[in-house]
Amino acid sequence: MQLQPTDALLVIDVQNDFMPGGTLAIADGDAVVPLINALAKKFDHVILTQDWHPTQHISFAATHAATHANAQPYETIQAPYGPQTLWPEHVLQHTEGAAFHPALRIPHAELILRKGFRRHIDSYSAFLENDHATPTGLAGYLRERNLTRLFLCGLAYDFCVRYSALDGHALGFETIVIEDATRPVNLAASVTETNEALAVAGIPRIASDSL
Ligand code: VGL
Ligand code: ZN
Repeated sequence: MQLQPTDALLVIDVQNDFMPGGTLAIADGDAVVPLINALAKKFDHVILTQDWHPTQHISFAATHAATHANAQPYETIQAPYGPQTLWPEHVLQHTEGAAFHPALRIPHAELILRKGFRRHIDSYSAFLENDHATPTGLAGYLRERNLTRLFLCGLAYDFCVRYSALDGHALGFETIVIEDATRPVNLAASVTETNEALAVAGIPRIASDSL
């Protein structure tokens, strides 16, 4: 596949808390780092996202301990904006857990987009928060920069990569997922559902060696 000057690599949430040993560890999460470093060299434009939560964030199971007797990580509650999966506390703003993996090396990255920084709303997608209405500003940024085709990689395949890809596609960007440069959290049917949702939207999943 031939890359173009209007392509951007969108690197989702390659942060310590999502790595083995982190508070929301993703199996083999660190395996994507060397692949992403190599991929990034092929792109003129790279954008990083950084999940960035305040204390008492709505997505933390512990936040709901007082009001939901058995709010446990990986269960789903009804938030005012719809269902919200609960997670262990992760990527607290300005902690080591929120920092990028130390081996991630993309000096030419042009934008670091933080998301999930509001206490009362989560944001899996790099484009829209979990109410599917509040924009992060990324679509406007990409349009102003005339970046029209997006290649997604990073963590987690079945959450932040999934929703970023679906929203990017719905907002009119040509969107492609580099599957081997992602890893899933893998809750219940989350991976199969992601595969199906991407297929329905017509979002291709490619291998990094095809670039
Ligand atoms: C993510 C769960 C909670 C992700 C972020 O980056 O996919 N997953 N916060
Ligand atoms: Zn999060």
